[in-house]
Amino acid sequence: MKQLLWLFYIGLCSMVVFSCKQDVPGPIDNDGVAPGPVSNIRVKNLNGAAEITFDVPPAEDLLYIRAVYTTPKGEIRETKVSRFNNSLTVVGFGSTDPCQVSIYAVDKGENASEPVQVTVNPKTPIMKIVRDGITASEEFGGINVKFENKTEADLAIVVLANDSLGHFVPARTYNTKQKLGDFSVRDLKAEKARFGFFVRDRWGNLSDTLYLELKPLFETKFDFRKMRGLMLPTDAGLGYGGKIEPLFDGTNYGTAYEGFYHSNDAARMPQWLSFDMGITAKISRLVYYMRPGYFYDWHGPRDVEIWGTASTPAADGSFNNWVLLATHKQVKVSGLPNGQLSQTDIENGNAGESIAIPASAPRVRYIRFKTLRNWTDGTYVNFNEISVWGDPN
Ligand SMILES: [Ca+2]
Ligand SMILES: [Ca+2]
Repeated sequence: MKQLLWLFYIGLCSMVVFSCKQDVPGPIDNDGVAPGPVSNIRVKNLNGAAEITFDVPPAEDLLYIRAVYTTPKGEIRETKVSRFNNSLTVVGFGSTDPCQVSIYAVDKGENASEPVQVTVNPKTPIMKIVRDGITASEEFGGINVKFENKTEADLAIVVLANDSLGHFVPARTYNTKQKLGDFSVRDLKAEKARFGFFVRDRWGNLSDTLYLELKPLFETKFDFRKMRGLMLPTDAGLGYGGKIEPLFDGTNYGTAYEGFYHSNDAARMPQWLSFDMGITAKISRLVYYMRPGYFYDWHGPRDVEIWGTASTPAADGSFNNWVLLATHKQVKVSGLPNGQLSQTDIENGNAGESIAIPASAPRVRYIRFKTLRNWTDGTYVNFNEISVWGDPN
């Protein structure tokens, strides 16, 4: 028995040695002889890149194929593929300038073949194509930038604007991989100004800059002192110490039982509350503030609709004459489960949830805030403040 075990042990060891010899390259495999070069090279030029196809040399100890090239910016780059590939892609070209690529066949002992030189002529880089597709438009309190990024490349879109000292500097950098998207630069003065837009790719290549003169539309925060809750017949009832006045007291913080709105047990989804702004105006956005300590959780409104009307609301509480101004789904950027917040979630919660109202929306005086879903799919609505922005003139 002991002998059998011993034999088994020897067998095991030889298997280990055998497998080492097969799989792990090392000095033991170095024959000191370089493989022949790759052959039959073909180039397919791509946007900001090139695919190089080749035949690998017939060396048994061939390990990989390496391409080395210097970009027009003077950076040395390297691409490696294993011997089982017959093509590789060189990437990160910021221009259509031709570029020489040296290709080496390398064996397990790191013996490299003579290089084969090939010139690639990359097509227009993606960041330039995205830059050419950028459009920017004036909106309330800022500008909106639209872009198309068909290949979903990892890009940064940079917007330049004059700062308070008159320096033309980045006002916002928007990192994206989205195919199609838009973003806003806000808190800008309603004055004609010059803006710049350029795109940076993940290799640091920059597009040229698009310059546009734009005049952000005037936007101001409406006076919360003129606002009051209406409590129309179909509006959700109040409960749990909640009141409607705290929604219009200018703060999303308040004392424990006086600082929030809270609907009652009878209320069901969807449910709504109504208020009078005290002025008839063009609205640019409505911002609502979650109850501190309950951000993106519990009874905080998640999916909402904003309705408005310029005429006195129907006395029966119906939606007659009310117009749907916006539909909005609140997004928790971190995606963390309820009860957990990232720093960004906290910052976003404190900043308030901004709901853009389209410029085509009519002037209104009365607003209905309709909640379709809260953060626990429950029946209550609880939050602390509403502010409304726009142009009262
Ligand atoms: Ca060799
Ligand atoms: Ca409040």
